[in-house]
Amino acid sequence: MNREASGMAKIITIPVSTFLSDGWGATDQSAAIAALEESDVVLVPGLTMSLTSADEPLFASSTVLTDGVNKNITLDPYLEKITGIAANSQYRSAVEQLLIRYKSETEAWLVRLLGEQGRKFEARRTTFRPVEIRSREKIGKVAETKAYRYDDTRLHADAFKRRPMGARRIFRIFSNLNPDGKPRVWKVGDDFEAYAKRYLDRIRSPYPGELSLKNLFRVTHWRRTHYDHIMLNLHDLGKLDEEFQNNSPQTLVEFPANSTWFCFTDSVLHAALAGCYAAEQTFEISYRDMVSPERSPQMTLERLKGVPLL
Ligand SMILES: O=C(O)CCC(=O)C(=O)O
Ligand SMILES: [Fe+2]
Repeated sequence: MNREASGMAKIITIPVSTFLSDGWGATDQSAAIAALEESDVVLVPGLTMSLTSADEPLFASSTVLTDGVNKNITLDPYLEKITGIAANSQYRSAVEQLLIRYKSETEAWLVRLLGEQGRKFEARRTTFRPVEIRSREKIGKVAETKAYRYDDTRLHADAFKRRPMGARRIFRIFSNLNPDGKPRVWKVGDDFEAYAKRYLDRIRSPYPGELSLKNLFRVTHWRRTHYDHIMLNLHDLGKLDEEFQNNSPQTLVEFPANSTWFCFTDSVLHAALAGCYAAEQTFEISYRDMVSPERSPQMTLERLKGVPLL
């Protein structure tokens, strides 16, 4: 299938009974890999994490879990601790247990969904998202002029300022854990190549030494590549572009409560409009380990620019 002709990200739905059955095998796994690598979203309604009675207070509207600065509570494998939780919260251990459980369950789902290919994905941060997106006001501890960067209600492909990806891709699994049956509402947009073409001419090349200096002065945790430079610019230009936000091809998607969805968030244009209580697990995989590396944003941008970017 030709991505350019097919355009917008599609939602491929797999019934949970099929996903969990013995009949789910190599042919289905290859189809799931192809769909994800073509920047579609794979949705499994009814697939959700296991919850225990200790988790119950985490889903009570009276419980304030976050520290008021962060919208998510994060378990970072490098820091080996959770961040974003209110100081002295009595629920610290319960949230930590939930995140650890979600991480191991998503790792198992990924191997079921993709077979051996799933083992090439490396688990990174895990997040719990207890804050209603629609009523989120101030986002993070950032200046008003930079707040748009953290505003995920605007269409974007993921790119992080301090965490350059280089050859690696961002893959995320989300589960809507809403206890009141409310959906998590997203918009998904046009294909990555159309998005890149829209802005590429406006993005200057990095100055000689610029990327190393940023690393030296700790703007980035490690060295940003030319690829990361472009991805970050696409992210910011897109979020600031009202015409793109309002009038580019896009569809509304409602992910039902108790469902799980999978996608490469560095190439699926997405915006989260509403929803409360979700878990998310981030994975990374080198684009070279994809079945079709030419579908990666790395190779797409190299083809469009005509130069190596890493
Ligand atoms: O919280 C969500 O539903 C998605 C937010 C988002 O843009 C992301 O996690 O990349
Ligand atoms: Fe995102």
